[in-house]
Amino acid sequence: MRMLSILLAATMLTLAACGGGSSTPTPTPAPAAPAASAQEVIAATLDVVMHDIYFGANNDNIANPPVWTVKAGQEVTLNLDNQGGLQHNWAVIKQGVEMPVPFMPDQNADLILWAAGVLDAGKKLSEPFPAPAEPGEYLVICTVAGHYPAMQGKLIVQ
Ligand SMILES: [Cu+2]
Repeated sequence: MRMLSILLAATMLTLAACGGGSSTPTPTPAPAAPAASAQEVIAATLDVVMHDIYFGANNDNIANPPVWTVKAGQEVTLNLDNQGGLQHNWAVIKQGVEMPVPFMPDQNADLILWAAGVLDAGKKLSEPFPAPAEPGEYLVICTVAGHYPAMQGKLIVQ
């Protein structure tokens, strides 16, 4: 009996000795599917529907822009669905810039932080979108000439 307690004590000492970092669980890579507590989980997927000439369900992007929320620096899968008869784009604009009206893709390209690229009518596209590292509110527009300001949304980076 006594021998057993010594053994146990020795085992615990050994465990304590190599404790520190090894006692904490190793962080697992970001889960592919969010856990049940979805309240705090921001989707790593953005579904964007494009129409002529607006994003989302309603043709009132100026008054009610669709809002997409991501975490800063998050690797997001952007799913674009162009249900319109025109080409459209999904472009994040740099913060603190003066927006020209109309936006001209050739002359105003330097205002774009990140763009999906022009998507043909009726096409779908999934591509990785690296969320901005800087939290804040970003303007999202369609860069096709004449589509902004009618076609716009809001990207919130948390
Ligand atoms: Cu457009």
